[in-house]
Amino acid sequence: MKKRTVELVVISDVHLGTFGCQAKELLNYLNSIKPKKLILNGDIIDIWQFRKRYFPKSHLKVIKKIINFASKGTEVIYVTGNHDEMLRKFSDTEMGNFKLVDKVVLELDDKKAWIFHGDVFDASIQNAKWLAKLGGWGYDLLILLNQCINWFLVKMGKDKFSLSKKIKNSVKKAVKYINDFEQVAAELAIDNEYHYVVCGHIHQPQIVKKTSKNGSCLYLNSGDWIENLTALEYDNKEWKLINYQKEMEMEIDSNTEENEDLDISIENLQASFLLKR
Ligand SMILES: [Mn+2]
Repeated sequence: MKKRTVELVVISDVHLGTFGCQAKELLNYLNSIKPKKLILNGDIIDIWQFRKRYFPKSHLKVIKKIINFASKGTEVIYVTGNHDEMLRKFSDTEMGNFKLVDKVVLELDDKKAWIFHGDVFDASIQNAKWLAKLGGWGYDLLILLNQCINWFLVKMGKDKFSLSKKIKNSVKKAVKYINDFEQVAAELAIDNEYHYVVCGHIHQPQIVKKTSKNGSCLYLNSGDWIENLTALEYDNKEWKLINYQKEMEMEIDSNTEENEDLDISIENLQASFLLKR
């Protein structure tokens, strides 16, 4: 199969090292393209989950493929996310065609693209992040708080406030969260005069024009490789959202694809990273 040449490819939220990661499909996609520039926009390797020691060969192959891209001339930019935030210690490291950053601005045909993972918005969107940090303990606290509030409400002759109702509303909330995320990102991009803002994080693939009172921009999200199996491609002054399930599955015959040398192991990779760092 002939590889498609693409100026720029953006993928995010691959979560290598988790059961949900669709590594084989991603590998099929990566084997079908020849990008000049590849941006890995966060949560590529799920370091949070790493201690569970789940890292099948297909996941390693994805890493190997990315290293191959870099060694064959593709400029690879790894933008850190929250599941790989440990890498932020090493941000702004450069080695050959590989670069590690927290955010990147690209000039695309005289238009500026602002690219970052997007978890930075969590604090402003979900004020209750402290609750998440408290974990299970926080939930108990919430219940206790709920009971206290209800005791007062009843004393004052008002209706109880129901937490379970709140949870039922969580689907609605998730939709609202996505809208808020997109709007916050877009408005910030408009205020900073970027034409494009490219995020990941919320696993919601998107290309949409956003407007605010100060102007407009194109908001893009590369989705994820757990459920949506999507990527963003920029070529010929145009952005495209690639949906693997819709566009690729039929034309793929993974057996005919190159079987690049697969003598890779975690130890090997770790060793080469240590050497290069
Ligand atoms: Mn994330």
